[in-house]
Amino acid sequence: MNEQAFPPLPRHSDEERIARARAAFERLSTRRTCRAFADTPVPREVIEYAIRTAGTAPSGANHQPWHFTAVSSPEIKRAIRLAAEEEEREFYATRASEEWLAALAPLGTDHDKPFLEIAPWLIVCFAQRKGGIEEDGKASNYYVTESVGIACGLLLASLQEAGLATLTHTPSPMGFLRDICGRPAHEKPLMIIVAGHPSPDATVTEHAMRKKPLEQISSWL
Ligand code: IYR
Repeated sequence: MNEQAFPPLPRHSDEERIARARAAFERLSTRRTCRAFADTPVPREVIEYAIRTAGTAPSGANHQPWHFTAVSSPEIKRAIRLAAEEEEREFYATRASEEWLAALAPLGTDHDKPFLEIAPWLIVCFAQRKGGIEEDGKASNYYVTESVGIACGLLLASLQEAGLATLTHTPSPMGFLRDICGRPAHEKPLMIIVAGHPSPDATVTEHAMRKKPLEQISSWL
């Protein structure tokens, strides 16, 4: 097996490590889902680096079972908006259970998705159900949803670090994204990550501000 030495990590003191972990928390914890974007352009290089970062995520057997389609074309953004709104109209009118609608009520969402046209970038995230590292479309992939979920987390963190607002949008169902983006049948669209600058009148609901404290989300044994 070909191996090389583990890449060196910065040699911080424990105090520096704590300070850096805290600084990262302070930057990343300010992220809130944005639902109203400005049409201000964002350079393609920002999105390129964010996708490169996402592509470093750990994955099952290192198969890297993801594909990101970055959309800035107004025509394609419009096509995505129209198709998503058609599904969302059905979702809100008939598909969602009463319980689900009640859970969404504090978010104030509805079928209207203008941000899909207004935001400068839509990053459509696909999970490759098959293909292996060679993307041959045949080899098995493993822990696909987990792997792509981690990659999407890194993508969101990277966009936050770059000073952009983000939204994870999951039109349901979203098979139409495969057709619009021209992706193969073995790829499953998982989410659209919308990225850009917030519109000056963007707001965050109180519900979205509530984050569970450390004591609730962790146990220490
Ligand atoms: N996909 C719909 C509904 C929706 C569902 C959940 I769960 C959310 O956290 C937010 C929205 C929509 O985008 O409106």
